[in-house]
Amino acid sequence: MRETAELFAMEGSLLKCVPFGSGHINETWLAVTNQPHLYILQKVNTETFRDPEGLMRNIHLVTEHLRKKDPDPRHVLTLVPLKDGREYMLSGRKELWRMYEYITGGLCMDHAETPEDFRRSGEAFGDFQCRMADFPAEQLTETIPYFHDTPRRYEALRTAIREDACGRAKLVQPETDFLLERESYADYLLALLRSGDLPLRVTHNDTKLNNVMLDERTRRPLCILDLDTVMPGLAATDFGDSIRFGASTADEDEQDLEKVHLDPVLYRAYSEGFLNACGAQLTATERETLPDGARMMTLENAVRFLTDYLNGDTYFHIDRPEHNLDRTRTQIVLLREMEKEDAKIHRMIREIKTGS
Ligand code: GN1
Ligand code: MG
Repeated sequence: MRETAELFAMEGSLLKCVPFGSGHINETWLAVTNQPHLYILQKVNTETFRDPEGLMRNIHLVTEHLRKKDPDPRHVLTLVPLKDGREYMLSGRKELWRMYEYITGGLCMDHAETPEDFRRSGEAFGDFQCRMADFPAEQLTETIPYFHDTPRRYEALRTAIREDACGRAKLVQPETDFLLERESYADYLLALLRSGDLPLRVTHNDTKLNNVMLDERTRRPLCILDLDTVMPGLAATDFGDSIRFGASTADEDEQDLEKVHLDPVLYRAYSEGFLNACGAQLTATERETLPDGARMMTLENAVRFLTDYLNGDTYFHIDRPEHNLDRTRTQIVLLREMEKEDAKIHRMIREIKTGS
């Protein structure tokens, strides 16, 4: 990996590469040189991202577009080219390596330390949505086709149950039943898209709190990270993925389910930040379906985690044998609470005043 890092046009000479971040798919290192300048080196998972050239073209287009609106280098990811001038290294279509400038003075959190931090991250993703609104979505490659197609995620779950590759199906009957009972909901948002009631937007599609960087000094939004899944999508799913991850009182993989709750204060704070930044751009139906995006993303992730557990953990990185099952269970707890509070949450969203 050292040799690969050295192919990139870094300032100074490389001292070491240290594992970095908490992504489940790609591998990330912090590259330290004998200069103050730091870099992020990533090996992109090409099993997951099967069109590496298309993916890197997306990143090029999206970062250039964002840079036009805000040229501050700390506000947009900046690729570091290879010494031979290429933007990334692809060997044998199998290994994709790229490097970014490390953004100094930023903070990425797995939990919001305060509701204010979470509000700021809502603002950041709302701004992202606004800034990409005039980008021609058809220019973007779908880096993972059908990524937020929840009905298809159910098909994969049904296949996993049928094949039962590891003999685990009998161990997860309650979780399986819970999810299958909700299958009819899976098409709710996509049906509104097909009927023209919801517009297609350029969306980020992985809006977890740790994919936004806040300025550690001012706690204001600095930069949106992880642009691998920027594709055409729905505003509600971007909103919703943030809520399912960040408005929980516990980690996504918490084993003590007593600790897992939907936090209404965090939910409201994010909603205010998001709507303040992009509410004026949303249609009435988009706004009304934001809470459905949160339910959908929680349901979809539960389905995906359970599928991966049944398949023998072939997709998400795991640190323990039941890791994907633990993740499934936290999502189920959150989903139950979202369902219970559904009317209240819709009312809360309706009451928020929109910025312009
Ligand atoms: C994956 O690698 P990471 O943590 O950024 C996944 C998301 C899931 C998330 C669950 C490309 O994101 O869709 O919601 O794990 N990314 C991909 O934590 O599948
Ligand atoms: Mg990601």
